[in-house]
Amino acid sequence: MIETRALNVEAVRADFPILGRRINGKPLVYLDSAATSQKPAAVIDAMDDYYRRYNANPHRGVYAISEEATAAYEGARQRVARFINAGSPKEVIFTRNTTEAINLVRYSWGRANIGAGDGILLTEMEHHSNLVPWQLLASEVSARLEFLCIDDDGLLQLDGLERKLDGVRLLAITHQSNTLGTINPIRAIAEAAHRAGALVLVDGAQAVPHMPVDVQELGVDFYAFSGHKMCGPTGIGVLWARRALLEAMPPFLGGGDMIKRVKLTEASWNDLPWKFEAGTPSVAEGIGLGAAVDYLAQFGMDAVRAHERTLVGYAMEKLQDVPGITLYGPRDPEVHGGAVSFTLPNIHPHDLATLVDREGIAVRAGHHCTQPLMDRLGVAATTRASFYVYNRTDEVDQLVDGIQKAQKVFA
Ligand code: C6P
Repeated sequence: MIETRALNVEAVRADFPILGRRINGKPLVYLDSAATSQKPAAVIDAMDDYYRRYNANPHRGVYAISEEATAAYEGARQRVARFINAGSPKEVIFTRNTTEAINLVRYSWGRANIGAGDGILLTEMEHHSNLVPWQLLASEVSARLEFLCIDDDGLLQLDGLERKLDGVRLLAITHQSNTLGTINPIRAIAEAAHRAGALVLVDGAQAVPHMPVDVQELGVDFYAFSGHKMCGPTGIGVLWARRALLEAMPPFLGGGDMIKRVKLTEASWNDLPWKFEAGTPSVAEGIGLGAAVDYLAQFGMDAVRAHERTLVGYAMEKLQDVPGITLYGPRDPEVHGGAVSFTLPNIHPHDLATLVDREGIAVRAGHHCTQPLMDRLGVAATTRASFYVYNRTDEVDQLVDGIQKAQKVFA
């Protein structure tokens, strides 16, 4: 049973050792959680404890510390399953990250189910992780790629959805854009896709860390996310999929742990979820993700989302007063998650990010692995500030001050 706790930002900040750092003589203002979140001591300690006290290969040994490692690793899977309301922990496949989870679907389900002339429907706002795998599959099997476009507010244009779904086998879509912050109406889109006979894969890399996600409620088929964006470590991610689909899918990688019986020329496959987890898993990372889920669950994801909604609303309001600024993404904070992208005339995003770093402020500049979206916006790059449980509104003020200082340098 996880104890609940109010999301008190000052108390939360004390949980993150890195936030005590100074950068260029200034307190670190970390506004790049969409790239990777910071880690609370509870996560760092859980991983440290594994290495210090019960480091062993899980699923293999019958000795005490291997059994402890197995229990902790599989316990983490159960916590992740509860966190996203999976039907069973068997539906939770541990991968390296979102990218690998999507590629698992591409290689396993995609190759078996998508053929010449079939459609794969994507959107203009996809991260390269949910774009390039489908480009590769499409060219391999001669499938065709279709795209949902965005409007000038960064919202998906859904009026032509039924028509675009014609002949589509898979709709692969991000839950929340890492660049625009747009939160997409996944449930309604998934219903339309299913009516048209398509399956739905959701890239949840920017959603699971920031809002309540119930994969059954959403009614989707595949859901991918990364541990490192949700207070967990790098090197662990998740593919959730409906059990019947996973049972029918061929394995992804072959090797140890994913087999039941191996003969010289053939093999049979382990039960779910291990059928899709070849080789020694990322044990410490899995345990760290379990601790991260417990950490977020104490606040409840409604509280996390409410906190970020406040920060985004505040940031959009403050930033729009910066002379010459162009803000991207929805104006309505209800459909705008915790990331804000913008450009300024005469200052390249990289220069801006370098100048505000002098003030201790970490923001991301670049194409954010969404080059087709940059093409749609007509820019090469943006600056992006992204928020999490440990951010305060006064950090937005510091960013605005930093931008104004940079504008003076370029005036
Ligand atoms: N976005 C960002 O700064 P991986 O690298 O596999 O953990 O996550 C990939 C990924 C997939 N989808 C979305 C929507 C994402 O935002 C990301 C990662 C980071 O925006 C790094 S490019």
